[in-house]
Amino acid sequence: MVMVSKEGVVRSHLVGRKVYFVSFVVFTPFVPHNSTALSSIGVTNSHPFQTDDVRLKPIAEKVLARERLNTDDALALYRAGDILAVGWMANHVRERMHGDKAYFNVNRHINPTNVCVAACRLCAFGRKKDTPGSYTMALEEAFETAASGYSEAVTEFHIVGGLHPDLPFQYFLDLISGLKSRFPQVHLKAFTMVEVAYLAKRAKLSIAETLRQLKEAGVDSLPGGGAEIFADRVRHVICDHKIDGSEWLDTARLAHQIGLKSNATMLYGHVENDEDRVDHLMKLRSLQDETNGFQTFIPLAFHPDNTALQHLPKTTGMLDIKQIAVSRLVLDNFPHIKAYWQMMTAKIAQIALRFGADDIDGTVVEEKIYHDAGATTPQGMRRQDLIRLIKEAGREPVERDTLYRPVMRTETSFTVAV
Ligand code: V47
Repeated sequence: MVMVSKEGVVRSHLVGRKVYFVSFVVFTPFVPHNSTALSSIGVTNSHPFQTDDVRLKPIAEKVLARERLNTDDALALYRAGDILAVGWMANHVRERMHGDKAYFNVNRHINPTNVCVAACRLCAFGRKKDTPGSYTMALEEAFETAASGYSEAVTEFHIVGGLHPDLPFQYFLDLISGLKSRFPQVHLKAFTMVEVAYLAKRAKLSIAETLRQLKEAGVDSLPGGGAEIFADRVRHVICDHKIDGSEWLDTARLAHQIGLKSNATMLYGHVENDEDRVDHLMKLRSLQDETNGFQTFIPLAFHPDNTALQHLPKTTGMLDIKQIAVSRLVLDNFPHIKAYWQMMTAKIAQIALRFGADDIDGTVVEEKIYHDAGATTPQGMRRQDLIRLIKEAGREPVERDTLYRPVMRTETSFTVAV
């Protein structure tokens, strides 16, 4: 069923139930923090900054004066024990940018294949072709997966998979165009920079041309995965068969140049040190200065179970929270910092909303990558539960689409302000 309203096109989407989707033409711009008065957006950091750590005081002065932090500042933040002082600063910036808003979305993950040539030591998800546990979805299976398992209309499919040695580029184009025609209102956030570079290599196309064809097929933006840690020394240990850090950044640059927004991640808590983390953040910040194409930064805590690095300890709550705070403070040009609840646990993600994060990701429905690596979180969460988590953190839940436009729902429909 298709309806037209005076505000815009009302598109329908039927997946065994009646669900109607509406696109309104109301632009909601992102307001950069340096043009926003604190008082006008409800800054709630009511107590003054306090610390006995003399290294943090000049950093706090910079933060309050909206000055950019440098490498030494970032290292001092990582090395500080006073998590409340670091958190105060990150929360200050977070509230300056977003007030009390905390974003989430209703999404579904689709992992079309776990077959992967890369054999990264960090990963428990990838399998060699024809080995036990390997799978590749036929296109119809992927479409059925897309339509299944969620109780509310999704606004985003998050699509990532392994580097399959045989699947032709056409499979991925057909996957995307098939999803787009069946679910025209759902944003397709698909393929990491690593997958794009591999598809380009296999199809013997330039990366720019590969991205153009994916966009033409229906890709709307790219997820942030595969960035890991850019430093070569670390990459050799955790993912030596993947593109290197500069290739990841070059691919992101090309995506942004052709109008595809992306996210960026950093995998921490394995063999990297503070300098590697700071180097990673600084490289992302420089590229963002150039393209402004990143939407969200997502620090990802390493989960060692079932990986070749399973002897490493799991990250601690202190590091998880500090990583969120340092990211918010250093990445001053990234609109959003995500505390991915699947990775951090819902409990830590909730606390992270007071330490710099403004987003907790979404309903997810079926997470595989972290669960293969021993995650104990549920594979998905209902919208109502996400809202409860956010409200109990004293924040205002805002359902967003992938581009951070607010989504309004009734029982049978959602509308997106665009
Ligand atoms: O690229 C793989 C990481 C990423 C493990 O863009 C692992 O909105 C921890 O990128 N332990 C995939 N991490 C997930 C990802 C993501 C997740 C949520 C939202 C978005 C977004 C992106 O997960 C991989 C890799 O960096 N990963 N194995 C592991 N054992």
